[in-house]
Amino acid sequence: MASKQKTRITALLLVVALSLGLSGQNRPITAINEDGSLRLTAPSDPAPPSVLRPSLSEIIVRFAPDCPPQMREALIQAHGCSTLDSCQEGRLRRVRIPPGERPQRMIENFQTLDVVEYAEPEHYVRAAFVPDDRFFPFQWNLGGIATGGIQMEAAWDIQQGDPNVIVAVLDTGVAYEDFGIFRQAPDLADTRFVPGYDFINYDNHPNDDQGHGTHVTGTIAQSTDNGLGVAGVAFGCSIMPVKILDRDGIGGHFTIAQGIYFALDNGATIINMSLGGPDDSQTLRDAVAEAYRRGVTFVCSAGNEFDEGSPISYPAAYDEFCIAVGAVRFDMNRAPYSNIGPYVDVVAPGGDLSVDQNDDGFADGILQQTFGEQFDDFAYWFFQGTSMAAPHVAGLAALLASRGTTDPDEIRTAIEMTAIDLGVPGWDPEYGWGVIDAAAAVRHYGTGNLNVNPGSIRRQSTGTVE
Ligand SMILES: [Ca+2]
Ligand SMILES: [Ca+2]
Ligand SMILES: [Ca+2]
Repeated sequence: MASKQKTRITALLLVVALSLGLSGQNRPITAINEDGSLRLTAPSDPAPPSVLRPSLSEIIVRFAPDCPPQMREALIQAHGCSTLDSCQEGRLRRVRIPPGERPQRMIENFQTLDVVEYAEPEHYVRAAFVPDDRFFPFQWNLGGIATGGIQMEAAWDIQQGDPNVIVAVLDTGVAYEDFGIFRQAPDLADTRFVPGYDFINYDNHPNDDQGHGTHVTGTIAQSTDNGLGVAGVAFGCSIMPVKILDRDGIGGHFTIAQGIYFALDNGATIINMSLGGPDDSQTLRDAVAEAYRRGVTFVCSAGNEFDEGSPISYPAAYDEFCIAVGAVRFDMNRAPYSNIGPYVDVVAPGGDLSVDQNDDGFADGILQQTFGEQFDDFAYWFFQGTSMAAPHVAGLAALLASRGTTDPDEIRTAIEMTAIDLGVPGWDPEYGWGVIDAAAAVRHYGTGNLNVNPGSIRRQSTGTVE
């Protein structure tokens, strides 16, 4: 009976990553050290992303249709300016003004000319927030939909996370502090943490002795735009570390329930549980139901046992109370390990370490910082699993909560109804409603476009596949 109370986490990928990396020089690299050196072999150093800067030295001039082309250029030169770019057959021009000149004075000069329709300042916008984290270019999972991502740059333009929104990470703990033999992950130094608890060792220090929980936390709220390492989905939100899995990644239902009740009693808005097991229990079910009843959005990984016939995974299968997340890889196909079933709600990037579809020289895992053999041996590791997919959704839920709702039904509806459909049209047991689109979800939340009853949709939809 005791074994039935055990819940094994769904992704212990350190071993997978190491064995891939060690299997030959031609295999993808799976970890990057803090200084940019590579853990196993040594390809080229990644380049940091470019940064847009606004300029005070440019204006826009639009000439009237009857202004001859040669006159346009003559007028620009007569003002000491030069054309940087043009469109509309040369009528609309981006113009550099002379050094030391004020844009407004040049604009007024051009506006006095009969052959000029208008002149105005060149305003710069950032097309999307692009964090300066060094290895962000390797986080394909946070980029555009066309390259396997969930559109975080456009989402961050709208919402980067409210510190009052707390995401409880129920896992192996988090490398969030220096305490005893434990060290804070360098790229969690700017992440906000609220007090958690260690239900394995029964103390106030839920330090990670496994590595999994730190990686999961990174996807939710890695310190972002800090010039270091990688980015996280809801980096402005706060993390509550709750350790309910031991150093082997195993925890009992009672312990997990304790962790859930702790999170509820201490102000969690969202709970992420990147874990699962084959057993149902009243204890676990009641705790998850209580979270839902108390207005907490509960996000779970769907499980990694596709090869074993996709056995039902709990707590993901508590369908009415939690969002169950499957995994896709770079090409938006279901990751080979990801469970299918009637309880799958959405998919998110979980990666596939057996391929390098984006041809960046690395296996297509999810890149976040965690430690290796020693608790102070931090590097950026590519992991795969539905454990890696779920925190993308928990992070998106936290961004939606930061937009003003904490109602689990509203959050779930926003996520599901803006997901990009994959597989057969409509909800299906392989992809749920599809892959999450963070930009669409935060953009559409609150616009009145989501007046849909999620319960009725789900019943209708799942009814067709059962
Ligand atoms: Ca960072
Ligand atoms: Ca790759
Ligand atoms: Ca579908």
